[in-house]
Amino acid sequence: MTKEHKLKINPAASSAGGVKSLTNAAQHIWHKSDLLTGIKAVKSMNKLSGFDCPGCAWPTALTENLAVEICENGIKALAEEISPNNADSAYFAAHSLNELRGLDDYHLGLAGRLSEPLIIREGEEHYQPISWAAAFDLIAAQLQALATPDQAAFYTSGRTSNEAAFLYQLMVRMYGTNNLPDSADLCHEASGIALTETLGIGKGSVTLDDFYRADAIFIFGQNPGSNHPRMLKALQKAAANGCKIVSINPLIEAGLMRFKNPQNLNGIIGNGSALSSLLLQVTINGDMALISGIIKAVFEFAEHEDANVIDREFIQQYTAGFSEFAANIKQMEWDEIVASSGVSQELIREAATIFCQAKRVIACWGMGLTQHHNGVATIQQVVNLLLLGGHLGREGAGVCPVRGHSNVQGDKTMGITENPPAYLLDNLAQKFNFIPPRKSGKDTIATIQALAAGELHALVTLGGNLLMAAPDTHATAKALQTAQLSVHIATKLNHTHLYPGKIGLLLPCLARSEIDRQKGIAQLVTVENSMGIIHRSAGVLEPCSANLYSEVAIVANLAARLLPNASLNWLALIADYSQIRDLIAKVIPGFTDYNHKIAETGWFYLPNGVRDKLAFATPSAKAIFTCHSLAQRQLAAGEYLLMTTRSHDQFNTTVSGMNDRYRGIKGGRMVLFMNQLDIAELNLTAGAQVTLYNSAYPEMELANLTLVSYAIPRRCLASYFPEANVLIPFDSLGARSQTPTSKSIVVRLRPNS
Ligand SMILES: Nc1nc2c(c(=O)[nH]1)N[C@H]1C(S)=C(S)[C@@H](COP(=O)(O)OP(=O)(O)OC[C@H]3O[C@@H](n4cnc5c(=O)[nH]c(N)nc54)[C@H](O)[C@@H]3O)O[C@H]1N2
Ligand SMILES: Nc1nc2c(c(=O)[nH]1)N[C@H]1C(S)=C(S)[C@@H](COP(=O)(O)OP(=O)(O)OC[C@H]3O[C@@H](n4cnc5c(=O)[nH]c(N)nc54)[C@H](O)[C@@H]3O)O[C@H]1N2
Ligand SMILES: [Mo]
Repeated sequence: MTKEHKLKINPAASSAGGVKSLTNAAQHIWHKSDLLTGIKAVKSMNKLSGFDCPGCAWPTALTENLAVEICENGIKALAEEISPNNADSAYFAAHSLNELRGLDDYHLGLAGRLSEPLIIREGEEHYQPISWAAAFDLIAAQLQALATPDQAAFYTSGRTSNEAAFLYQLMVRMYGTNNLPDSADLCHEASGIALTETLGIGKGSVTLDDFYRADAIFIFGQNPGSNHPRMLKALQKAAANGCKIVSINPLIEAGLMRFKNPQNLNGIIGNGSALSSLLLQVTINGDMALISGIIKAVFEFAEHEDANVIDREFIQQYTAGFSEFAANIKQMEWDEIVASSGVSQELIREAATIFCQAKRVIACWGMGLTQHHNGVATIQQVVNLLLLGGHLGREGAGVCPVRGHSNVQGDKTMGITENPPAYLLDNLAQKFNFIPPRKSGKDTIATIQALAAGELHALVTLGGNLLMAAPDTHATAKALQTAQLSVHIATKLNHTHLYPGKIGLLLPCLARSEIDRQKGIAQLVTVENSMGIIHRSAGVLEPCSANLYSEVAIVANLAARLLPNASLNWLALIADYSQIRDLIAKVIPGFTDYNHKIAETGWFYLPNGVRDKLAFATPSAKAIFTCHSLAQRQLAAGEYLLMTTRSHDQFNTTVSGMNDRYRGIKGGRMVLFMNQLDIAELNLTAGAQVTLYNSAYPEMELANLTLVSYAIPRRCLASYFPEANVLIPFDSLGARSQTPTSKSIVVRLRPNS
């Protein structure tokens, strides 16, 4: 439980960035590492000759001065991985599992880096050292002993390099299962599904240059000020070029109002620049209604104002399903649109006017759209809006799902998925001469449920913190403990590691910022950013311990033992990662001349049919208009809709501080943001302590939250992930995406007794 010693609530900020973001970043480095190491690492971060920031997936501005492509929160993510290696065997000898379970994420993180392989067996309370060779032998023997490979699952968090991810999925499929859940299941899965169905590719279609050419950018459900701070620079430049920015969010996020670029003078001493031209304070999950309203208004303008606001030529040539879509929008009533979105018809029309006046429109979105029951449908409504104006495959326009983890998109490209496309399996079969499993595997939620049901016996995780990232923390902890074998490949200790099951192994790996030497030669890896650029990344710091393996080496060593008869020499691949890239080039489309391109320029764009040539890889080769309904859940008396969101001082489950600076929260995380009128209606006052509980499962509760009066729509609440995950049940999932509905949980509350 988070300690709440000195919680202070200040007014929310009205701009992001500024000099404070620099001093705050410096403090994090100062507290977690020595200053020289910190400076050396920061200087190399997001430079082509250096390493990719371990933070978000926002692209590096390759045409700009790479030396300044850093941000406060990237530095904080870096500070976490360059912290001292105190989590060694002496640390575990001194601290029992039970004791460590009592620490919150912040204090557990202070243990620092894992520095040697460790093992724990049922009945023991302390992890103990084990040699690498013994660890690999044991894991391989345990996996080989399972009745079927489908009794094991192999999770990935999206930080893993392309090279490690490719080998990992190859090993898993050669072993015989498609059980490859990953963090994207909890994140942008809805985007992948929505875009693949309508546009034929599950990725965004814009480049950074498109931001500078856009006339309008719509940003749905995203908080770039904290989660993609470098995006603010792109928005600032866009706004300076006259682009209108419309942000759609239940919260007025500081980063979407004004930005003070801390890397130039007027960002340090001035007021910064205004970003959003229009802020629409939509109700939680009111986006479907809001977007439908914008579309309806566009149709109405087209009828009455004789303007060329609908791109009929584009629709005719490139799309299918337009007339059904138009009829569907027509039957939607304004009353219902306004009631469901919580935004007035006037403001919706203002957004529609911006849309109609723009020749080039980009739509961006984050977790505010994906983590809902109807995430796929809402994103498809965004696609419909863009198709209406022909805003695809043209400069300055397109779809932009803003990815989370720095290589989550690359991991997907490498085949980390429980539902592999047939071509991938065919290519793997042909190149590596084996019969890959064709049956779909388990995603993240299915993995946890299968563990709970006793159907899954082994869990391997390549990064991540499954326990704290997943819904229903208590049930997930129980599920993890049913495993006969758990293997966690990680840089830092986290709560997932504290529920090991019968045999638990903790394998420490190199972090991105560290030099990865194999046989004395420094290796580089590659990653893919949110805009489909593949680029190199090579660490610059000496490893924090001599006893770390790289992720590639860990996977290859395990594969060599697990699959000794495979048609490739796993261990030989470790000596030179360019051999792995040669294999990737033969299997994954778009990687021709991979090594050559990486050696020449350090980066290249993957082909993107939509962006490059308006080619849609759908069955009809057209972009598809889709029809959706406004139907929304009705709240009963006393019910509220809760979103769980990130503070400014965390990277997912890694909590690096107790402040959420832009929202005015200092010194604590156990807060509940609520509209002042709702607080008054309950005869409570801001500062009161309340318990929140799930309306359908009242036993799922979170106590000791401090009420914060906040500009949030009525009946909407916000609290922090991961603390509030105890309120999210396993059966509240997005339709088809199976993503937990972390942004719409129906809850009730009572004052603390
Ligand atoms: N510093 C830092 N950077 C990160 C991360 C981090 O934790 N810390 N995480 C990384 C990862 S993995 C990801 S996926 C991204 C996440 O980046 P975001 O997508 O920005 O994630 P959240 O903090 O969950 O914020 C979602 C936003 O959606 C809004 N929202 C909530 N419900 C709704 C809704 O119904 N409709 C609309 N329109 N908006 C809504 C919230 O108010 C909030 O502004 O960031 C990545 N970058
Ligand atoms: N309620 C709620 N739940 C959510 C969300 C939400 O908004 N609300 N967001 C969801 C989202 S978008 C995501 S992406 C997931 C995140 O889920 P995960 O990706 O599983 O979680 P992280 O917190 O990013 O994982 C952090 C851990 O990764 C390990 N690690 C860090 N760097 C490396 C590395 O380079 N290599 C290896 N091997 N390990 C490393 C460290 O041990 C660290 O403790 O959480 C999801 N859960
Ligand atoms: Mo994410």
